[in-house]
Parts: sequence; structure tokens; C-alpha cells
Amino acid sequence: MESRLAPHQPPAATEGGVHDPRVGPQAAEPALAFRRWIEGDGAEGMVLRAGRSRQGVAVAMAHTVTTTGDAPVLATSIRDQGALRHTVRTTLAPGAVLTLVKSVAYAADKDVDGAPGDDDALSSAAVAALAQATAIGLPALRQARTQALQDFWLSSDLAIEGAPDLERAVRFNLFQLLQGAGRDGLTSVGAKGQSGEGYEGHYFWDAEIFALPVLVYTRPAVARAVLEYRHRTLDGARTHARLMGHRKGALYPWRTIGGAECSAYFPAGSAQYHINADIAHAVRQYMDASGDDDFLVRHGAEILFETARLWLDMGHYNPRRGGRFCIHEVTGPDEYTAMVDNNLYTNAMAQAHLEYAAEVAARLGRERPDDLARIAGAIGLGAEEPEGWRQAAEAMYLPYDEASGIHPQDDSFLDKKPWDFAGTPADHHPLLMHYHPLVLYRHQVCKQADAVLAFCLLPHRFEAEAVRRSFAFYEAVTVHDSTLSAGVFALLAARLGLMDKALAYFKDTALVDLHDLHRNTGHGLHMAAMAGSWMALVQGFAGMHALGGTLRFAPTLPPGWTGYRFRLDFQGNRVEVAVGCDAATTYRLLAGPGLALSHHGQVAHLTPATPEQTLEGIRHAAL
Ligand code: IFM
Repeated sequence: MESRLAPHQPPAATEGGVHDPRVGPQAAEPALAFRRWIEGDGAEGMVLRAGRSRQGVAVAMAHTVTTTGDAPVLATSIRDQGALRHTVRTTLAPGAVLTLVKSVAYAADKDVDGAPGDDDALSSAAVAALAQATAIGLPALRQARTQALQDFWLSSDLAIEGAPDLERAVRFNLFQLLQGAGRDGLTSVGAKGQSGEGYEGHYFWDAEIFALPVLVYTRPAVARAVLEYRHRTLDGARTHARLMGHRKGALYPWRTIGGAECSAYFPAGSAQYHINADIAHAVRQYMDASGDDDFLVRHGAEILFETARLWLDMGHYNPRRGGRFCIHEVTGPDEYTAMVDNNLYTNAMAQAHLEYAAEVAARLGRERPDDLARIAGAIGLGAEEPEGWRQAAEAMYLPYDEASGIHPQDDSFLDKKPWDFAGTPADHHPLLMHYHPLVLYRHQVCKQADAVLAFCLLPHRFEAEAVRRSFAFYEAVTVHDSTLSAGVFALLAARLGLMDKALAYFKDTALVDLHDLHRNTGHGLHMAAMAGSWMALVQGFAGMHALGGTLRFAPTLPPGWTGYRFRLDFQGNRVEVAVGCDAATTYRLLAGPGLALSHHGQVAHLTPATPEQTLEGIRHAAL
């Protein structure tokens, strides 16, 4: 029996001989280079370090082997060109059992006190972690893990009656999100979680706009930790802003791990300024659901203020647009369109960001003036700045085309040449693998939800019929080459009462990895799409919306389902929502002091004395 430890070789990143940019740059060398062996105290392993960033990781392992019948066991370890092979040989009598317990512990620079780059310290940290795990023992470790998962399902359990495959898929997705989310305040949620090398382990807006809503309502403490990571990397965002020519404020990098921008190609990278508003939206979502003022004054407010400043620095009041506040030369979420003026999503999210930042500054001024003074002092915030944010938000330009009655994705999108969908060979998808980006940029073709996402996140901002018309328009020009897209279309289709479409998109996002729908699950799981399945269920089919601090529902029932239920944590309460085929929804307070919620506009109060309410009405076709 052989177990092998070796520096990782990058996965094959080609399709038909063409490099797939979604995996990462083609490097001749493995990302991690061997530094030294670990040995002693029953442990063996190795220290590895990244070539450029010098970040290190140590892995230490130990084996215990037992056999029934006490057959002699010969264990050998062989080091071979940076790989470690542990071999166990024995001869077992028929029916005898060999048990091998392999324990592995990792340590990274962040686990080590002192100067980064110290291989000995890293090695000792891994050996210490291994010793600690061995001392605790397998049964106790397993018990702790079981308990942690039981706790997780207490807050996030869900069921879909009539679609067991989809129920299993969403539960699988939730489990993967839980596994993939950083919880130490030093890490976030990678686009692939911890499951693969696609996108080089980087964090994107996927964390805040997709993973975070799930965590906010099922694991608030983890949501807070993920947001703390952004506060911890605020200095990197300030540096990035200066690099991009902004005199003050912070601009979060489009893709990062340590806080520095790691995009290789700025039109599809740093130009996605909406990342600032995405993070602000996540802060707001967390605050509305938790009321955690401690987070706000330690971390959240500084993030909000520093990032809000950027919009004032880059946007302007445009006399040619009636003095509206315009934002030029950005890329929105849709990566088949780049470097545009007045991207609807960016402008609408920036508007919400500016408004909220001004609101928070005003509330802190009233309720926690010392905290506001401390934060303002630390970042040199002028007393007049929040009023500037409020005015820019009020004047924000949101593109609307009178002739078609839709919201254009940006100033130029409707003028572009239509894409020849009928003439595109079936094997030319995803388009990014077959057409030069400039060709895509010149056409009316969307990789993923863009304006459609704005309608989902900020429903109060748009008129219902314009949203319905816009949905039809964007559906016809979107190819969903990004896995982030289907969940968003499912969510909006459900809110619009387009139930067949909603269900089809829901399947695409729920089964994305279990069925390997994009044929690249081997590069890692698609965390945002997985989160998208929960969002489509809860925020789409059940119509949940909580911005502003009130929990609202407008449940629908997709065709073929006889019911569904899920749980949420909200403002210290745990609530179960069960939508049934009898056109009724039951809301149950499982824990907490109680709350008021809205069901199709009807207010219900759940209290410990009256913890359950069943309300009639399933919405079928209204926003
Ligand atoms: O963040 C996404 C982006 O929106 C589409 N391309 C992949 C990225 C990582 O998932």
C-alpha cells in the first residue's frame, strides 16, 4: 500500500489544444517549489514556497498501522525528486484487517508568528498542528466535525418536495459553500472554494454577491469573518486606488488573495469597479440581517467610506446628461462587454453604495459620535464628504431607453451589432474559447447576467414592466458562458412569475457541478453558481428580500413541486419557511425573541408565545 506526497502539478488547462484562460496562466514550473523536508517526532513532510510571492505552506503527515492478528508490518518512506512515498507492506491471513490512519496537517505563513519566509518556523507549525490533532484523536475529531455539521444543518436545512434530485443538489451546494468559506478573518471564499486550481484560488466578487447572502442568512459569524477579510486588505485596496490614479479612497482588486490586484488583463479585471459597490452591498446585507454595530464601527464603516470616495473621484455631473452623475470607462459584470460608459449595474450599485455610506455616517454621527470621529480621523474624512455622496446618489444616471422601454446595459450596448446566434456553431461555446475578446466586445452578446442582476439586487429601484421587458431582451442575447449567470436568471424569472424558465435556470445552477454542466468541474467547483441555487430558491421562488431590515416574502411554487422549506437566521431569530401546494406558507419561529415579517405585503408577527403563522397566497406572476 503506497501513499504519496508531491508538489502539485498544475491541471491540464487546454480545450482542443487551446489554452483555457479560466484555469490560470500556463506556467512552465509548478507554482510551489520544494524547500525542505520535514522529519522527526513521528512526522514527515515538506515545506513548499511560491516562486514570486514567497508565500509558503508546510505539510506534515503521520501514519499508524494496525492489523488484526498482529501480522508484522514493514513501513518505509522514500524521498524521490521532491516527492515523498510512504509504503506499508504486510502479509495478512485471510479475513484479517489492516487499518491505516493517515493524519495530515498543513501550516501557512499566516499560522506562524514572526517574519514570513521562515521555513523552519513553518515546518514546526505543521508538526505542532499534527501533534495536536494526534493528541485529540480520530474519534474526537470526527465527533467535533459531526457536531459542527449538525449545527450547520440546524440553521440551513432545506427540502424540496417533488424534486429529490434538486433537493440533494442544493444541499450538496450548501455543504460545499460551508467547506469553502474562510472563517478566520484572513481568508474569503475562492471562486472554486478549496476544491481546485481554476482561477488560481483567487477571490472575486463571487464571494460578496453570491456566497455571502447564503452565509449571512445561514452562518452569520462566517459572513462576518469573510467581510473582515476585506477590511484586513483595505490597505491593498488603497494602494490599488493610487495605482489606478485616484487621489483618495480605496478600490478593491478584481481578483486577489493577499489584497493586491492579480488581474492580468485590465478590461476584464481592474476595470470592474463594481467590486467596490458589491462589497458595500454585502456589508449592508450583513448589517440589515444582524444589526452587528460592533462590526460596523470596527470594520464596516471604514470599508464603506473609503470605497464610496472612489465614485466621487471617478464619476462626474455630466451637463450632456442633464447634470446627472455619470460613471465612465468601466466594465460591468458581463465580461463579453468591456470598457463602457454608464453600465447600469455599476451605476445602480454605486448609487445604493453612496446612499448607504451617507446613511451610515449620519447614523453614527447621531448614535456613536466617538466612533465616527475615530474612523473619520483615521481616514481623513471631511465632514462634508457624506453630503457629497448623498448628492451623487440622488443624481445618479441610470440608462433607460424610451423607444424600447428597457434599461440598456450601458450607453453603447443597444448600438452594437447583433450577434449571429443562429450562425454560431454549437461547438463554438463557450464563445471565449473561440472568438477574440474584441470581436465579442463589438457585439450585442452577454456572457452573463448584468442588468438582470441589478434588477434582482435592487428591485425597489426599477419599474416592474421595464424589468419584464428588459428580462426578455437580455434573455435573448445572453449565452450564460459564465456559471454565475443561470442562478441570477432563475431568481428574476421566479420573481416575474415565469416559472418554467425559472425552473430550467434553477436546474442549470443547482446541478452545475454534480452534472458537470460546463465540462470544467475538474478545475474546481463553481461556488457562485452553487450559492446561486440557494439564492434562486429563497430569494427567487420564495421572493425573500430583506434590504432595509424587514424580512419580506412573496412565495411561488414551481411546476412539479409540491412544496419546499428552508431556514434562515435573521436578527437573532431562526425562522423556518414552508411553502405548500395548498397555496399556503407556514412561518415558524424556531429560536429567538421574535420578529415581524411580510408575506405578499401582509404583516405577520412571530413571537415565542405564537411561534407559527400560516398565510394564504402563492404569487404567480407579479414582481
Ligand atoms: O467573477 C467571475 C466573473 O464574473 C466571470 N468569470 C469568472 C469569475 C470567477 O468566477
